[in-house]
Amino acid sequence: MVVHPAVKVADGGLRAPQSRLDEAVSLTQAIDLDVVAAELVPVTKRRPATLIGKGAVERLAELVVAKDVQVAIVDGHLSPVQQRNLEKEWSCKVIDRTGLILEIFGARARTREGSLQVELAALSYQRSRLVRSWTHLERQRGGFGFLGGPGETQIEADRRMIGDRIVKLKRELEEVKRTRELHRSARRRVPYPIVALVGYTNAGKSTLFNRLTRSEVLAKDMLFATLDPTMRGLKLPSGRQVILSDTVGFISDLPHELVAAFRATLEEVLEADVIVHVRDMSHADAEAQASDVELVLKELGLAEMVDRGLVEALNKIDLLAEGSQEGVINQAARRPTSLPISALTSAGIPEFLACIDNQLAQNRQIIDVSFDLGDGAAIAWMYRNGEVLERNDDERQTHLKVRLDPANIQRYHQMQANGGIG
Ligand SMILES: Nc1nc2c(ncn2[C@@H]2O[C@H](COP(=O)(O)OP(=O)(O)OP(=O)(O)O)[C@@H](O)[C@H]2O)c(=O)[nH]1
Ligand SMILES: [Mg+2]
Repeated sequence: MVVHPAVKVADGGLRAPQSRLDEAVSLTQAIDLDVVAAELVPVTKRRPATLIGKGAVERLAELVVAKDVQVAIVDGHLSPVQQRNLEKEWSCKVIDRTGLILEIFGARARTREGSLQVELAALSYQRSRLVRSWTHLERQRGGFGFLGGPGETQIEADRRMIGDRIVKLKRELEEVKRTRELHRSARRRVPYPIVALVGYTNAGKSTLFNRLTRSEVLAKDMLFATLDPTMRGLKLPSGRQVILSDTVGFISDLPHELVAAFRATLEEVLEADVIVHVRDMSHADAEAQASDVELVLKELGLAEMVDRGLVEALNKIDLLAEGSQEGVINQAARRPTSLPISALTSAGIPEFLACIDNQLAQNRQIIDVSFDLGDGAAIAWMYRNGEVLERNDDERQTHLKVRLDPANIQRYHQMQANGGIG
């Protein structure tokens, strides 16, 4: 059973309660739970004991019996007391939005680092409430099971045991991070510019990633299909080589435990040369989703980049009726870095790629270089990777004035240090 407590807010909020409920249902389905009931419950005043009103609690208790509900998802924030009281009233497991998102992330994590981070976030969350885990469900779903398995001892564990585990996890994470840092510095040795795709969950990031890099990352009509970031090489129309990064999707009210935990996973994004905000323009809440994403990016320390304006891929325009399609195209025309696209049909992709090329070109610098006349490989490299503005050949050397982007300047210096280009 999914319950969305529609708490009255002064300005009415950006999203309709119904679309919030729909999102909560999608989240629930994302971990393969069968949703037998979805209920909107208006909340005029938060009740300390149960959050929602007495009448609603009783009505839903009947529904729990009638539909044989095993888990109730309350799409909001429950205090430990509220959670316990509702479990008593309904005689079923109750979890709130943060608990649900942690469950999904737990089931999705594929890499060692991802698993460790989710477990860490889940434990920090648990420590604050010390609730019984729903291990029976873990077993049923055969998921990642961060609340089951070795963690089963935690069911009756006290804060100190959880605390010990947290310390151990942090140590293990350090180890994994060190390894990843090695990989990263290896990648920096070939410093291609990084282009990162970010956006609300289900916006189409992986679909776009696959389209551009001819990969087969899981892209699915499911919230949080992607958890661990993936990177692939991509050649832009100018011939410039970049690394494209697909990342975990954002969501409104992202549990702050997870924002902290995924900061590390998003490190590549934080270092990206260009950040592309992929947006599902066919979604009724497109605007609200966009501000949620920008908020998370700001929390991650990218306020300056957000304020300067990100590249926006206004995706899924194929789903729009002609009238609203025109609206989006007009909206985009006013901002050179907003591009209407369809990752599905490829509409607008060439213009989108040209825009990324442009963004990278804006960071370019002009340098003077000289090569021996016979050094064809180096000269060819400059023509391929930069824009040669001037060329003078004397008896011994070729002198070039070239416009290069920062990554290529770095590359050039490194290749020089390693004994030349070629
Ligand atoms: N019609 C249409 N569907 C699209 C388009 N782009 C993506 N989709 C669909 O939208 C759904 C979500 O796409 P994904 O690529 O998995 O989205 P994501 O942003 O990677 O989502 P998470 O990994 O969950 O954050 C899939 O069913 C895609 O087929 C598009 O341009 N047009
Ligand atoms: Mg994805």
